[in-house]
Parts: sequence; structure tokens; C-alpha cells
Amino acid sequence: MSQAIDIKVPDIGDFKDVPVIEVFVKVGDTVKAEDPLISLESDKATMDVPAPLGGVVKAIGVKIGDKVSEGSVILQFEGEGAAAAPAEAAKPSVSAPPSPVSAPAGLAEVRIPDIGDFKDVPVIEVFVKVGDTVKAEDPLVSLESDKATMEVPAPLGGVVQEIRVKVGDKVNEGSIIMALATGSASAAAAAPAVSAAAGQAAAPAAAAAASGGIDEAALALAYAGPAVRKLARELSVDLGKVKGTGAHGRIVRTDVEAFAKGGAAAAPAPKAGAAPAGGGVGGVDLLPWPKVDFAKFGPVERKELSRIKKISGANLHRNWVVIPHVTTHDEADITDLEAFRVQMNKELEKSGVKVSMLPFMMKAAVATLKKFPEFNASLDGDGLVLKNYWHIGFAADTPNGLMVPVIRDVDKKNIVEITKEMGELAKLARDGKLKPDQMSGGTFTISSLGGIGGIYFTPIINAPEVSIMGVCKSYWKQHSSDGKTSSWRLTLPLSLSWDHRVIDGAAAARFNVHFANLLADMRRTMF
Ligand code: CAO
Repeated sequence: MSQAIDIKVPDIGDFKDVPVIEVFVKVGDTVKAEDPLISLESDKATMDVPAPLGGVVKAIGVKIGDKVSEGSVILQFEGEGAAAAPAEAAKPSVSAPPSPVSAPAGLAEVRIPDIGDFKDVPVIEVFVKVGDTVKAEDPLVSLESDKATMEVPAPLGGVVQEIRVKVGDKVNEGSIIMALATGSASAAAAAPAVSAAAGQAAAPAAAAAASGGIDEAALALAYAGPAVRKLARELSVDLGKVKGTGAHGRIVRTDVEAFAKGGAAAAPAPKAGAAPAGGGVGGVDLLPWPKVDFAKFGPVERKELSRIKKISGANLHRNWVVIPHVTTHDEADITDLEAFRVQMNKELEKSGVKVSMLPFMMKAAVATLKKFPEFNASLDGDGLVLKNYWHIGFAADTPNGLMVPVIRDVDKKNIVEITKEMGELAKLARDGKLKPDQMSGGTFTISSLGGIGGIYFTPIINAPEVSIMGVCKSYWKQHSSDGKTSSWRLTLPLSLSWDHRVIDGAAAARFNVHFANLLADMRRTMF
């Protein structure tokens, strides 16, 4: 005989009469501790109530639409202890009256509350970062319309687990801005789970790791509760692709499961810049990822990916899958520029500034972007947003992974200013101290492996940018312009990746030629 246990709604802050929007279990289901049982949604937050312990669901006391408060009994379990230890079944304690157990609080998704008639209001400040502990009413983000500035407070206390907006994003009533681990679950939030949805905005450190600014639309704001997001992560399902069949298009558990099996209705064809539709590739379902017990073949150890790698990985993956990349390789003759750089470094020796090739490339990039404006642009639906500013990101290799600090207004800065700023930003990146605004707003990125080696590579475009320049180590190469005479030239390999939805191959080839010509003779930037 097993012990019947009432499961109650835990402490959910000041919320009262919160509607149940999803019930994840059915009678007879076996659940583990922390498995989500139901999801509640107020106008300010969505909260999953997880199982406080393992057991078998004996009865369910709520249905979708019911309103519950702290202490409401939501279901009844046959407890894990009794079920797992039949030998103890005869002990008197087992036949004791049902013991009520409050589920530990779980994850709460915080939404933008009623903000009147305001629509598409930009986030101007995010006050918290992943891992921060907040109390109810602590300000989380600040919004600014042309008429008012509003702070959105925490609807309940907890630990910030995911942040799904960043400065500049536009939000509306109901937009999910972050997830809080509440109650006992907050202890586990010290090592926050990071989803692709959290992506860009989740952590300042990684906000620009691979993509200078995601339009959070499809992924971050996919209408799904924390448990469904967790399931999606476990099944490697991109929520941006899943069509929700729940109320108001909400993505429910079965949608994710069906999608993972390849049978779900796909979301409508994406707009340019959004995640692709369909479960599989070209209508073909993908095979499941191979599961191998590597220990069978030899000794292994497991190392968790750094937080930055998890976030940048999700962004890189999205960018790689969504953007039709093409990479055009070329080379630049930097013989004279290198001589000039060496000369300038001698002259600057006393000032302590040491100029590398990268600031010259930034200047050459700006001049080339001005000539080819569609490379300094972002896709917006069926249109192209051409930017009349030139903020250049540079990939920086840090102990925790790849980051992309951005130098603003490169067109207005000289080589020494760029060098100094680059040095400061690279140091902040390596120390993990870059702020979100130091990684946002980039219009074009340069990824230089020149200090390391290699000849060519295919850099992944830093969405929502549409192109990226990869450079490798320069080398001496014999060059002939007439087939009769030749000379040794210092040659810089260039690899320009471009978004074929925006850029054509001919334009990319011209871009590279122009860029290379400028590096060959920087005086041309004056024309
Ligand atoms: N060819 C030959 N030598 C080069 C070169 C090139 N293209 N680029 C740099 N070098 C030299 C520099 O002149 C310097 O030499 P000295 O020490 O003799 O002066 C040395 O390589 C180291 O340069 P650096 O890397 O310190 O400086 P940088 O300005 O070129 O780059 C930074 C700065 C932050 C971009 C770089 O340190 C870095 O992190 N690069 C890695 C970027 C990356 O990971 N990209 C991959 C992204 S995709 O995963």
C-alpha cells in the first residue's frame, strides 16, 4: 500500500487566484522530483509548479482554467518512498493520514504587465543579470516610450535564470522578459540553464558572443512555459519552429514532443531573419543525434561548456542554420602597409601604443562598407535596414570562449584611438567584464586569426549583420603582374562570409577587391 500525498501550490508571492494554463501529467504517470506538474499564468508571470518528490499521480484536482492560490491542493500522489520500498509497506507510518506537501516553487517567467496603450516600447535598461537574486518589486528592466519611462518590477522574488530581452528590444504587454527560479528551485539557479531562446540577451558576457543583437522574436518570445522550454532543450527542439496548439497559440508539451518526432505541424514559413520552418531538413526528418557511451572505448572525463560557450553556441548554431552563408576568399597585398605599421610603431614607441593590422582593417572595412552599403545592413522582413553608422565588432578569443566587442563610430576615430579602445575592450572581454552595450550595435564584424595562423576559414555571420570578414596570418608570396617578372609580397588571406539573401556573389567579390585595394594602399580611403 502506498502513501497518498496531497501536492499543494507553493508560495507564489502575492499572487492569488492564478489560472492553471497547463497540466503536464495525467493519472497513472510516474514523475520524478522537480518534474513540472502544472503551469500557472498571471498577467505578470508564468510559473511551473514542479513535483516536490517522485511518485505516481493518483488523482488530479485541477483542470485548465481553474484558479489556484498558495496552498490549493492540485493533485495527489502515491509517494516515492512507499512505491519504491514495498518492504516498508507494513510499517504504521505508511498508513498514516495523507501528508500534505507543498511543491517547491519552480520557474516563473516574468511578463510585461499592462502598460496601457503603449506598443513596441524599447527596453532602455536591464537592471539585473543572470544569477542575480531579486526581491518582489525590485526593478528588472526599464522601458521608454516617446511619452514615458516605466520600470517593470519583479512580480515575486527569485534568482534570475534567463534574460530574454536586451537594451533596444521592443516589448509589449505580455512579452516574456525573463525567467526567475523561485523558492527552492532558486538554489539550483546558481548554474543557470541557458536556452537558445535566452540566447543573446541572457548574459551580457555572451550577448555579442556570436551575434551582435538577436531580434528576440521567434525564439525568445516563443509562447511556452519554463517546463516546455526545458523539454525543448532536452529534445534539442527549436521552439521558434514549433507551432503552438494550446490556448492563444501557446506551445504545450505535446507540441514539442510531436515536433521532436517529426510529426508536428511546422510553424508558418519564416520571415527573413527568423528561424526556419519545418522539422528536419528539406522535408527529411533528421536522424536522432548519436548516443555513444564513450567510456566503453577508453577513459573519458566530462567538462561542462562555459556559460559563454553555451550561449554563443546557440547563437552560432542559429546563424549557421538560418542564414544562407557563402564565403568568398581573396587576398590583399599588405607589403607597404606592414612597412608603414612597423614605421609608425617605432615612432609611437614612447607613447606605449602598439598598433596591429586590425585597426587598419577596420578603417578599410568602413571605407568599403560606405561603398557597398548593403553590407552594412540588416534584414527586416522583406526590407533591408541600411545603417548610416559604422560600428565594427571584432572577434576576441577569451579563456571562456568567443566574444565580440564593438568599436563604435570607427569612421570618426583614428588608428591610435581604435588601437587603444580595442586593447581596452579585448582586456575587458578576457576578464569577463564586458558590458552589454560594449557588445551591441555592431554593423559588421572582423574575425582575425592573424596572430595565430591558418590561411582561410568560413566565419559565421554575426546576426543580424549580413556579412563578416575573416582574416588569417599574412605570408610572403611570389607575385607577378606580367608573367615575366615577379616579387615577394606580404599577402593577407581574406575570407568574407555573406548572407546570400541580401548579397550577391558579384557584390561580395567586388567588396573583397575593394577592401584588398585599400589595404594595399590606404591612401585610397581618402577617395
Ligand atoms: N598576419 C600576421 N601577423 C599578424 C596578423 C596577421 N593577419 N594579425 C596579427 N598579427 C600579429 C600581430 O602583429 C602580433 O605580432 P607581434 O606580437 O609580433 O606584434 C601578433 O600577431 C598578435 O596579435 P594580436 O592577436 O595580439 O593582435 P590583433 O590586433 O591582431 O588581434 C584580437 C587582437 C583581440 C582580435 C586577437 O587577440 C584575438 O583574440 N584573435 C582571435 C579572434 C578569434 O578567435 N576569431 C575566431 C572567431 S570564429 O571562432
